[in-house]
Amino acid sequence: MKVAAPPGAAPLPADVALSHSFAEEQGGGGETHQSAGGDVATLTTQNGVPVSDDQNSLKQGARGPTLIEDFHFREKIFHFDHERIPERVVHARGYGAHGFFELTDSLADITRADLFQRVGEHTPAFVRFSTVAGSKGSADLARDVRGFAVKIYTQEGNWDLVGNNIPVFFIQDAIKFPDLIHAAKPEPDRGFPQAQTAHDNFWDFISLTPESMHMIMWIMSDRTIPRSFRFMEGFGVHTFRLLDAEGKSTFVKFHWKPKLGLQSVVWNEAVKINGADPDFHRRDLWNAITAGDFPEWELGVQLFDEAFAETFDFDVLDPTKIIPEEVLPVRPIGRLVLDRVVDNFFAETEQVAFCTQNVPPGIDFSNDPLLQGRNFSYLDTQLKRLGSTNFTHIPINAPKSPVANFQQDGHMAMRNPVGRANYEPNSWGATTGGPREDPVRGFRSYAEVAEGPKLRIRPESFADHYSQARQFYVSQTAIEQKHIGDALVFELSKVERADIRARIVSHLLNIDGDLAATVADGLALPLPQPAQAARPTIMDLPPSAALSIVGNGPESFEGRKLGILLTDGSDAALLAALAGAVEKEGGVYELIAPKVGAVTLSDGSAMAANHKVDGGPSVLFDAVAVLPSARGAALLAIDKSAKDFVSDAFAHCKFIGIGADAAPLFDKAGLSDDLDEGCLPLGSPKDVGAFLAACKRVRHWPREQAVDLDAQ
Ligand code: HDD
Repeated sequence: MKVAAPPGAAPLPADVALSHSFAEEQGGGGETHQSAGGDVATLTTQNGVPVSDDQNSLKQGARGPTLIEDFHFREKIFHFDHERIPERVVHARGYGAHGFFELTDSLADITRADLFQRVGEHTPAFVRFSTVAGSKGSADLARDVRGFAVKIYTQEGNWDLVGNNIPVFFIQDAIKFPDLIHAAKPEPDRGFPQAQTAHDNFWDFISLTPESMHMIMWIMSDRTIPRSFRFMEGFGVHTFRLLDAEGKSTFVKFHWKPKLGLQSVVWNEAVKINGADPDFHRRDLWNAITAGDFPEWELGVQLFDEAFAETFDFDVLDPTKIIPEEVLPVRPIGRLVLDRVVDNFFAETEQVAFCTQNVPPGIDFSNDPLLQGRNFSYLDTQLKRLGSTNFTHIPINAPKSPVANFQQDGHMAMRNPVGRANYEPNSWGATTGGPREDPVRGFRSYAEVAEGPKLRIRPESFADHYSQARQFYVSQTAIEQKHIGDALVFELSKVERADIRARIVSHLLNIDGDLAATVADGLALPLPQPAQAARPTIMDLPPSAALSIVGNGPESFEGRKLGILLTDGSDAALLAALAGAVEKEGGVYELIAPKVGAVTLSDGSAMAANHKVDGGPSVLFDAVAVLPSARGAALLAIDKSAKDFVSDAFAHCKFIGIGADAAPLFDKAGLSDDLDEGCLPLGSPKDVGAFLAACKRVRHWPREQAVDLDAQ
C-alpha cells in the first residue's frame, strides 16, 4: 500500500551510497573505492591532493602501526582537533537567519542614515536570536532573556542593533556587567545550574541591586518563555540619536513588533519542551522559513527631542527605564523579513560578530553608560572569539558596501590592498594613493558639549528603581500577574538562603503589596520590612496596554501549530477537513500516531505520521485534536504517553478538539469530569470551524484556576 508522506516530510535522496572499504573486500587494500556516481566531486586534502581511501589510515602491514607519513590522516585529525572556537561569553546559544529590511516610511527629514531615506528599498539583514545564560548546547526554553541582534548591511556600512526581547536591562552601568553575568551563570565551584537563574548567586546579586527590579518584573513574566522567536518583540533598549545632514540630533528608541503577535508558553510546558525538543525554537525558525512562512517584524521608532527628555519622569539615558507607548507613540517605519536560512551554521550563525559600535552615518550613540561600555566590549570579545582583527573579512561580517582603508595584514587577512601606498597622507596621486576621507559623506559624531568633574557617580535622575517596575506589574492581566508571582516563588524556592529570599520580598513590597504577600506566602516566609528605596517616593504610574503579552496576542491561527492524534481507523474526511482549514488559516499541523510509519484511515488510505506518540507530546503544539477510532482510543487509553498528551494539553490550558470516539482516553486520563468550554467536540467536518475559531484565542485561561493549586 502506498503511504502518504506526513506534512513537511523531506524526500529521501535517491542516490544514497555507502562509502566504505575494507582491506578484505579490496583484496589487500590500497585500491581506490568507487565514488557514488559519475559527477561526484573527488575527495581531496586541504591542499587539493585527491584522496584514494578515507576509511583506513596508512599502516605498516594490515595489522601494523599507523605511519606518521600519512599526511591525509594527520591533517584530518589536526583540523578536527581545532574545530571549536570559544563560545560567546553570554548569548552562546543562538540561531540566525537572513532577510531584509524594507523602509515603509522615510525618515529623510530626521536622519541622513542611508537605509532610512527611500521608501520601498530593501537592505540585506542577518538576525541572530539567543538565550543569555546557557552554554551553546543548552535547551531553548530556558527561562531567560532572548537576544535579538540585527545586522543590517547598509550602503554606508553595517548597522548592528544588538537588542533583546525586553526593553530594559538589569544594570545601569556597564562596569557591573561582569558581576551580573558571573552571578547568573553556573556557580563557579560546582559548575551548575546550567541556563537557569534559579539559584543563590543570581538572586543574591539581584537582591543587592535594586536598579534591577524593573527588569526582574519583565524576566519573571512569560516574556522569558516565548512560544517562538516569531512571536516575540525586540528592542534596541538604549536611547540612540538620529542625525540629519546638518548634525541636528533627534533621540530615538527602536522597537521590533512581530507580525504574528505575542505568544508565550507556560512554565510547566517550557520544562517539558526542553526535554522533548531542546531545539524547539531553532527548529521552529528553520521550519517556518523553509516552508515559506517568512517571519516578519515591524520596525517602530519613538522619536523625541531634548525638551521631551527634560520633562519626562525618568532619565532617557537610564537603560532600566522605558518610555511608555501611551506617553510617546511608536511610529512604524519599516519591516524586517527573514526569508533565508543559513547555508552553514558555523560560518554564519556562529561567526557572526555583532558590535554595538557599528553604526552608519546618521545614527549615533547617547551617553547611556551601559551603551558606552558595550561599545568597548563587543569589539574586544570578537577578537578573542574569532581570533583575529580580520573577523570583518569573514563573509557574514563583511559590509556589502565598499571597504577601503590602510589597515593591513594580521592573522587570516583575506582582503588585502594592492599598490604601493599603505599610509596617508601620501603624494601618490588619485589613482594609486588609495582612499581619502570624505568630510561630507563620512561619519560624524553629534557635537555634544560636555564638561564637568571626573566622577565615579550614579546620577540622581537614575534613582527611582520601583515606579516603572510597579507600572509593568499593574499593566498585566490577572493571569499574567499570577505567572509573575508563580515564577518568583519557583525561582526563590531554589534559593537555599532564606535571607536572600526575604531581601527579594522586601523589594517586592515597594512594587506591589499583593505580589509581595503572594510570594511570601508561596515561600512560607514572614513578610519582611520594605527595602529602603534610594528615592522613597514611588509613583503610581498608569497601566500601559502595550506591556501585556495576552493583550497583544495573535489574532488568528497563522504561524501556529496543531497536533492531531490519530490511530488506525481515524476519520479520513474529518482529518482532510481539519487539515485544509488549518492551512487556510496560515497554520501548520503535525500528525501523531502509535506508529510513525503509517496509520490506516477509515477510508483505507495510509498516512505516515510526523511523530510516534511518545515522541510528539502535546507541549510541542499550540492546540491539539484527538481523533482516534473507537478501537484506537481503547488502546491509547492504556498508554502513558497518550494519557500525558491529553492531560498536559488540558493542564496547559490548550484548546482541545475531541473526536467522537475519543472518550475512553479522556476517561482514563482522569479528565472527563473536568472538560470545559476549551474542550470542543470535533466529531465531524462541521465542527472544524468552531474549533479553529476557539484556537485563535491562544489558551483557555479560565482553566488555570482548575488545574493549579496556587490559583485556588
Ligand atoms: Fe551584550 C552579546 C544584547 C549589555 C557584552 N549582547 C550580546 C548579544 C546580544 C546582547 C543580543 C548576542 C549577539 C549575538 O547574537 O552574537 N547586551 C545586550 C543588550 C544589553 C547588553 C540588549 C543591554 C541593553 N552586553 C551588555 C553589556 C556588556 C555586554 C553591558 C558589557 C559591558 N554582549 C556582551 C559581549 C557579547 C554580548 C560579551 C558576548 C558575545 C558577543 O558580545 O558577541 O560582548
